[in-house]
Amino acid sequence: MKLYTFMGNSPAEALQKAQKVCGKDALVVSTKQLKKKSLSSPALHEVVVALENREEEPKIDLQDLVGTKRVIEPKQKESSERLSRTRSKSDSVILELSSQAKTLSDRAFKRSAEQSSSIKAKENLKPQLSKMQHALEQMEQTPSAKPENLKQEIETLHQKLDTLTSLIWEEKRDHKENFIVPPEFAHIYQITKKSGISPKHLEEIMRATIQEMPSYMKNSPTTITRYFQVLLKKMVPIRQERLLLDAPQTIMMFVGPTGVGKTTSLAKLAARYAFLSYSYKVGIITLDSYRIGAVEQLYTYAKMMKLPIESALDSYDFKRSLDRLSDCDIILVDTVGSSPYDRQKLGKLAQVAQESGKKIDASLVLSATTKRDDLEEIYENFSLLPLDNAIITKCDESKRFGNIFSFALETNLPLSYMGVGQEVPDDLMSASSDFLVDAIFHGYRHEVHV
Ligand SMILES: Nc1nc2c(ncn2[C@@H]2O[C@H](COP(=O)(O)OP(=O)(O)O)[C@@H](O)[C@H]2O)c(=O)[nH]1
Ligand SMILES: [Mg+2]
Repeated sequence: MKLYTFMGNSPAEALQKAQKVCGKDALVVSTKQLKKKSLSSPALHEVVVALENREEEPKIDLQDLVGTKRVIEPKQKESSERLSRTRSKSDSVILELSSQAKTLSDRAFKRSAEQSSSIKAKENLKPQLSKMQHALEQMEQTPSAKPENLKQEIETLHQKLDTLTSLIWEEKRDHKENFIVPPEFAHIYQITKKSGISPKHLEEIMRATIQEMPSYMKNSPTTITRYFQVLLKKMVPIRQERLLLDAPQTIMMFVGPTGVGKTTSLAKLAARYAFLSYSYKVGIITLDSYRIGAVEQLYTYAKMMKLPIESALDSYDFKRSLDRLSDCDIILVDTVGSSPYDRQKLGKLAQVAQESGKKIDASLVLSATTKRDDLEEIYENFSLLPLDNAIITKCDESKRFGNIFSFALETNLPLSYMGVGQEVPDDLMSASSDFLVDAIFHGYRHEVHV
């Protein structure tokens, strides 16, 4: 076997020469670039081919060669072996395995043809490529590459994804046979269902949305979601803080199961009314306070905030405490948590409130982490007292808010405040339907309320 080296401005050119000189039987041993193309000179590629020993040497036409036109003339077997030793191991293997090498060689020739046609194609594409390059440069400078535009693009992609999800949505029947959720509403249906909203409310709201949404809105998943969210927001009863504080004197009583956060919420509100958001004169009463720890906790808060505090055990005490705090704009009354099932105790509390002869604004304090059925049962039992509003605590500890939504809808008890952490006084906010609906869709998000 003998080796021949050919040069060209491209591998294709060098191979064409090799083929021309050595014929189709020549085996390609290696191709490599000897010199890169520069501004002043073309590239230089080397192709080494091998030929079975022939009696007649191939005729090399020097006119066909380019560049330095260096051609390794056919050499004897020894020099071929020497050369093959200096080449890579794989090259020598190719030299030995002539049948496999033939296949490789054919492939290489084919590739070279493809390469030359792709080079031609590339040449033809040059004007388009430079146009694209130019467009890309412009894109980088134009606002569409800015983060806010990327955000918009991501939103569009989300919409497309939602549409795709809806397309693979199997129409589902809810617990009632005649209730069908069309695919375009699948997304909001699934989210709301997962939030823990009651099946009854889910069905009612979905029906209303499907029936009342103008058909032109149904094309966009974003519009459907927005429409649905607005509908939910309108349904949540919320009490504006202003309405409560406009009265000449406000007495607020906090009731609810043990550990939900009555005392903590009272302390947060005391700070809010006295100096955080307003500058009302605030007084505190602890009622039915046979638990030493409970009283101590509140006395500590009152001392820190320099607020007057009274403690009462029965109707008589309570009335006296109210009298002593008569110059306060707002009086906050803490009660020791009672079991919602202890109706006797709850009855006594209602009696004390009633016998005071004052209008008392009763806040039922509930934890967002309580199950929907339990919330409703607690409400039933505490309804022995005329309840005015609900404070939802521990929103920061909850993942699903459909329970609170359904509770408010079912009882029509307006939400007044929401506890969003243990920090006194910071972790409290006015109840907001925006916050609640956002939490239904995305879970609790700290940044939404700050
Ligand atoms: N994470 C969180 N914890 C709260 C919140 N409100 C109260 N807590 C905690 O709940 C626990 C019981 O609170 P407490 O006010 O004593 O409940 P009470 O028995 O109803 O008076 C305390 O550890 C509070 O720090 C809240 O909004 N978020
Ligand atoms: Mg307490």
